[in-house]
Order: sequence, then C-alpha cells, then structure tokens
Amino acid sequence: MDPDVRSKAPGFCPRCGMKLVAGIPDPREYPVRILTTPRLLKPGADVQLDFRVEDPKTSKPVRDFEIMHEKLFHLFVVSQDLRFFVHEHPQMQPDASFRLGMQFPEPGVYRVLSDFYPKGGTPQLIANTLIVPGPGLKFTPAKLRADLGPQRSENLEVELSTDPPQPIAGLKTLMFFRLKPNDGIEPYIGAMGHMLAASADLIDMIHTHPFLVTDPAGGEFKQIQFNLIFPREGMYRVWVQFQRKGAVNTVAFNVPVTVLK
Ligand SMILES: [Cu+2]
Repeated sequence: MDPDVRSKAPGFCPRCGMKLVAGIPDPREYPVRILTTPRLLKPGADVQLDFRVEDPKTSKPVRDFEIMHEKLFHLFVVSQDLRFFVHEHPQMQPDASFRLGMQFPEPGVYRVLSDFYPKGGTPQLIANTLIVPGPGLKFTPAKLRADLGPQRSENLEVELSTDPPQPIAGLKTLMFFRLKPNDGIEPYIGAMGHMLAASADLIDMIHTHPFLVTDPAGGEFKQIQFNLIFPREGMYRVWVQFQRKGAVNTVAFNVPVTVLK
C-alpha cells in the first residue's frame, strides 16, 4: 500500500499493484476493539485475539475491506522491550471480525498494530496496547543501542546503509538493504519486502514497502530500497522481512535518528 500514490481515475497502483480507489475520503480513524480469550493473558499460553473494526460514524461493525498486499488485515505485535515482533494476518469470521491465535512469550506491555483499509475510508494503522501480567512486568520504554551491522536470518544476510548516513528527523531517508545471496529472492505477501519502523518509546510506528529493487554490482547482491521519514529524534527499531526460496527472513536494526542542527 502506497498512500502517497494518487490517481485521477480508478486503476492499480503503479508501484505495488494495489487497487486504487476513486476520490479521497475524509481521513477518519476506525476504532479497533480487541477481545482476548481467555480475558486475562498469561505468558507462554495460547490466546485467541478477536478484532472488531467499528465505523467511526455509526459505531457499527465494518464488513467491507479493501485487499492490501493480498490480505484484508495485517497485524503487527511488538513488545515494549522491542525484542518480540510478529507480522500476522488474522482471518475474517462470518461476523466480519478478524481472529488470530498466538502466544505472548513473556510478561510485558505489547503494542498491537492493526493495518486495514475499510471500503469508503482511508488506510488505517490503529494501535492498541495489551498487557501480559506476570513476574518482571515493566512499563519502562526500551533502551536501545545503535545496531547497524549485518544481520543473518533463515537463509539471507542483510546489510543496511542509509542516505544520509545519519538519518535526520523530518527529512527523507533512503534505506538500502543489500541481500545476499542474490538468488531465489521472491515477493512475500504481495511485496518484495515489508518494513515496520518503531520509535523506541513505541509512539511512532511506520509500515512501508520497497521503493525500488535493483541488482547493482553485477548482481552480487539484491538491493532493496525503502524511503521513509523518521518523525522524531531518537532510536528506532526497524524490522524488515524478505522471502528467499520460500523462507521468510525477519531481521532488525537499531537506527539512531538525529535532528538538523
Ligand atoms: Cu507490509
């Protein structure tokens, strides 16, 4: 989904292939209610999450959604210490709610980000908080150190470089991810990569997709470029997901963002 891509006529986004919708409706937030079963969350235990999207005007459940990247509903769950990350796709139920089974590994505060596009509305990224009580529960934001070194996952090595080398809040940062080996890299849920960037205090969360995919250096690596604007100064944790030969690779970097002085 590329919310900045606008067209005068219905069609498809030239960048990500998603359906373009005529007109620009008022941006409105659609509240998401989360029901957990059991109600009290326990670390390491199975839990069922049910998501109900409400129409902000009528408070009635929303039933019609646009498909974004092959799915009706994308979900991110991130722990406050920023160690736990999942990107899942809850399934629509007959009553138009969405359901997902998962586990929370440890006691803690979790930010739950629902990404969906109600028909007739605008793309939504709605944050909720869930608390998993237990020993060691903390409410303090994560303290992260910069970590820009190469990361390895299932079957890929990922290197990051940025332009400017030190990202500046409010200005566009080009982020170049170099993927090795450069064979068998394929789309994952409708895009050549997915990024979630979260400020260490979990206030700013950005979900975005590649701007450009190239094979520089004679194809020695695949370069996947994301462009984004970090809203504020401070540390950001940036998760990226790429698929190679059927395996999803999730890696994360800690990116310090400065201000223009
Ligand atoms: Cu995505």
